[in-house]
Formats: sequence, C-alpha cells, structure tokens
Amino acid sequence: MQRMTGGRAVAAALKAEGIEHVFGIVGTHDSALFDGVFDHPSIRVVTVRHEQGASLMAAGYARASGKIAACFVVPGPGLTNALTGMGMAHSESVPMLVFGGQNALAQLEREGGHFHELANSLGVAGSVCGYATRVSTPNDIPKVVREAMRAMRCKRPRPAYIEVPLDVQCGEMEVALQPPETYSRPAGDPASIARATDALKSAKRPFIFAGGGVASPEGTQPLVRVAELLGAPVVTSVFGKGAISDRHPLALGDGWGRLNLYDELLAQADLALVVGSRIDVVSDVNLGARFPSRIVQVDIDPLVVGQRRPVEVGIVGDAAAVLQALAVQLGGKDRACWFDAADFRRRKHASLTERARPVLTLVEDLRAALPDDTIFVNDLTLVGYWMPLLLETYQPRTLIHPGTYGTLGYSLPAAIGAKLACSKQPVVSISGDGGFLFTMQELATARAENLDLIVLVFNDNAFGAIRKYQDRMFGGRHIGSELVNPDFVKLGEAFGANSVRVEPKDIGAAVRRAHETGGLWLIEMPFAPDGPATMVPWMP
Ligand SMILES: Cc1ncc(C[n+]2csc(CCOP(=O)(O)OP(=O)(O)O)c2C)c(N)n1
Ligand SMILES: [Mg+2]
Repeated sequence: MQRMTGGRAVAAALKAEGIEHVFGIVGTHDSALFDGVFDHPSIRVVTVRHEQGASLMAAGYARASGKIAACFVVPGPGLTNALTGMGMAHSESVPMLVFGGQNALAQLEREGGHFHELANSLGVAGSVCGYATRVSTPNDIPKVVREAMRAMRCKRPRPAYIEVPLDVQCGEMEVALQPPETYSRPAGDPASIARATDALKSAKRPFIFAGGGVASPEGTQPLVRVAELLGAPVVTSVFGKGAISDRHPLALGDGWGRLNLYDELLAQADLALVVGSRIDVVSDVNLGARFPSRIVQVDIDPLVVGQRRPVEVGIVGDAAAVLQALAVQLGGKDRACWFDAADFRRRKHASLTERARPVLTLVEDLRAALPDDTIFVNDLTLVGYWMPLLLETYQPRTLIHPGTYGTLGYSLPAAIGAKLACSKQPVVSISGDGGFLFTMQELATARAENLDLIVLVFNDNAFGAIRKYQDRMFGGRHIGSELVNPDFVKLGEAFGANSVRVEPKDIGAAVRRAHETGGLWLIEMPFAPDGPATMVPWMP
C-alpha cells in the first residue's frame, strides 16, 4: 500500500500495465490525471489539438502495433469530441484506455448546471466501449484498470472508459497496486478443433478468408502454415491485409471483390475457413453472398461465429492460437494448391490495369519508392478505397484502412499514432482534400513530436466520392459536394511541414525524397480517379 492521489494512482497503474503514451488535452477536470504522470519518464504525454485527434491517434497506434495507448479528456465536450475515435476503434476491434474527468461525486446525477456536465456520460461512452465504469476512490483505480485491461486483452479488443471524478483525482488515500499479470485469450475448445480438422481434411477445394483478427505478427506464421498444409489460397479482408505476404504463392490479395474477380474462386471452392473476420460490410460488398455452403469459422467473439452465415464448425478462440492448433492437427505434408493462384494474380493485375490504370500506376509508384515495412494509413478518399485492392503488402498492419464507422479525417491522426507506436517504420497518411481539413490541425502535433511523416493530400476540390455518388444516384445534381479549398502548400508551410505540390506522375520521386530527407512532409496532388464499385450495399 502506498499513499497517493487518484491522479497518481492512474499513472502508477498505467506504468504497471506498460502503457507508454497518453494522448489528450488538459483542462481543470483532468489536470490531476496529467499531474500524476509528471514524474513518470516512461509515459510520454502527447498534447493533441482536438480530442478527436487523441482517440484517432490511439486507434492508429493500436492498429499499427497491437499496443494500448491511453487518452485523458475533460468531461462533457472533451469526451464527446473523443467519442468519434472511440467509435472508430470499436468498429475496428482495437483497444484504447480512455480516462475521462468528471465533476465531484457529490455533484453527480442531478442537473446542477456544473461545468462540463454531461448527463449519463457512462452510457454515452459505454455505447462505443467494451468496458465503462466510474471509480469512487483512489484505491479503486488499480483494480478497475486491471479489469479494463482484461476486457481489452482477453476478449475481442474494444475501447475501455474509466471516469475519475475530481475529488477522486485529487483525494489521497492508501492505494494497493495490482500484481503483474500475463493476459491470455481462449485457445479454442479441443473438440471443436478436432471437428474443424476433419472438415478441413475432407474438403477438396478449400480457401481461407483471413480478417483483422489474424493480421498480427503472431497470426501470420500459423495462417501460412495452415494454408500450405491445405493447399488453400488465401483471400484477406481489408482489415486482414498483410496477414499473408502478397509475395506468397498462395496469396490472392484483398477480397473486397468489387470487380467480381473472386467469383471464379468462390464458385469452385467447397469450403471456406473464415478466421478473425466478421465478414462485415467493408469486406463483404461482393464476396459475401457467394461463400460456399461449408464454412469453418474461428473468432474470439462468440457473437461473430455464425452471425452472417451458418457454420459447419465454429470455434471461439484467439485466431493465432487456433490456427496453431489446426496446423498441428492437420500435420503431414503440404498439399498442392487446387487453384492456379499465379494465373489468378496475373489476370487480376491485367483486369485492374484496364479498369484503374492511373491509380494503379500511382499506387505501384508509391510502393516501389518506399521500404516494404512502410505503414500506409488511408482516409475515406477515392485513392484510399483503391489501396486495399491495388497495394501489395508484405507484413501485417502495414495498410491501415478505416473501420466501418467510416470517420472522414481518420488518416492524419491515425498515422501520427502509428508513427509514435512504430517509430522505425516509415508512415504515409493518405487523404483527400475534404477529409484532410477535418483533422489537419494535428500537423501541429506531428511537428511538436518531431515526427518523420509523409502526408499525401489528393485534391479534387470536392467530396469527390460523394460527388460521384450524386452523379450515379441523382443524375449529376451536385449539391454540397464541391469545395473551396485553402492553398495546401501554404497551409503545410504554416505548420512547419516541408510542403510541395506535385503531379501524380512525380509521386514516386516526391515520396522518395521525403523519406530520405525525413521530417514532416505535406505533398499535395491534383488527382480525381474513378472509384471502385459502390460502398453502398443496397444500391441497385
Ligand atoms: C465524419 C464524416 N462525415 C461525412 C462523411 C461522408 N463522406 C464520405 S467520403 C466523403 C468525401 C471525402 O472527400 P475527400 O476527402 O476530398 O476525398 P475524395 O472522395 O474527394 O477522394 C464524405 C463527405 C464521412 N464518411 N464521415
Ligand atoms: Mg476530394
């Protein structure tokens, strides 16, 4: 037991859990939290320029590394500003630990006109969290942080929210810290694993659909092993991109099959092994309806197993652990692949060249100019929509595509978070002119943190994807979709970024130079590609 304030108890618990970054903004109602980390050199405080930036940074941080960052926000507007990034993390199944300030305990649960008052703040935060609670003494804090860590580490990851009232932040008492704990996730029930093994062995033409749950360094090796043992081609969801290297002979790429490229595979396959994917609207646009009737599904979340399609065998467990067990059970020699993956890749490339030449060239130039471990972070922009289909990736977590919550303005803050988590890897943010202006003030954060970061802004002076949507759905009646923009080069310069405007043909040279020089770069390009097929599933 040690005597300390609630603010210091939060810091001690963060240190004990190995948390290294806090994103946030100080105010009267969270200053004691910030003060608590003052004496902890292992915890870096990153001051953001809007709380949406804090939570989006924490989301990008977790997507890029699997690590958990914390956020400190004031109640009321600080929390509601942060909710967008928390909603994003919820839809992406990534963790973050958000601490919200709150008025003193005696001032709660009545409309007292108190500063930053927000009715039902726990319900508000809880709607985008897997865990949300309020503490009532400093000594509650380590226990509650431990519960939140277990919720994030042992189940499907989701944001966690802990509310710390002012009198708890500032009050002192004896606090018991928690003993260290190794978090573990369920490894799957052996009987189900045995049944899945039999089903997989009986399939003649199996394929694997790998989602975000496999896109980790731990998931890659057993995924590849199972694919080789089965001779099964591997399609990934946008979130599973990189789970298998695009250089592997069994890799067919991202299955957001907007060009119906995968029809042939799906028509022939007799069993799908679906791992770590809820087969959601983003991964499902065309592919979903045509899965074979035999499905073996593995997921950490019992609600996801069988949610979209009936399954022959469902296994609730950590994707990497279950794949590891399946690899052992399958044993034996590698099977030859029943599908001509190399020929498929050639035909896919030819079809994409025909459909999307300008954007394909641009994406290939980008790829060639930067190292294999570069992390690309997309926004909801036309180039971004193409990226999962066109960009080759060689390791997990190197293409971060926004989750189904679909927050415009995601890319820059998420890229900052990714860079802070993975400082040795180059990071590229990809935005349109519209999305960039949602969160561009975080260039100040990137500067303050001295980050090497490449920010690409594709400028068509429009909410281009929506303008195209208006073309198709509303006979070209453009309303609200055309934009009057600032001068992006001057804007970047004002933030201290190296800022240039280049033509798309020069993108390779521009990013190579930015990468070699280091520092913060804003590269604007006039570019307005056609989008891939619609993102709206009900569209006729
Ligand atoms: C918070 C939020 N508001 C609105 C939208 C709707 N929306 C989706 S894409 C888009 C246009 C994005 O424009 P831009 O960033 O310039 O990219 P472009 O489509 O022009 O390539 C809009 C307004 C959204 N996804 N998120
Ligand atoms: Mg635009």
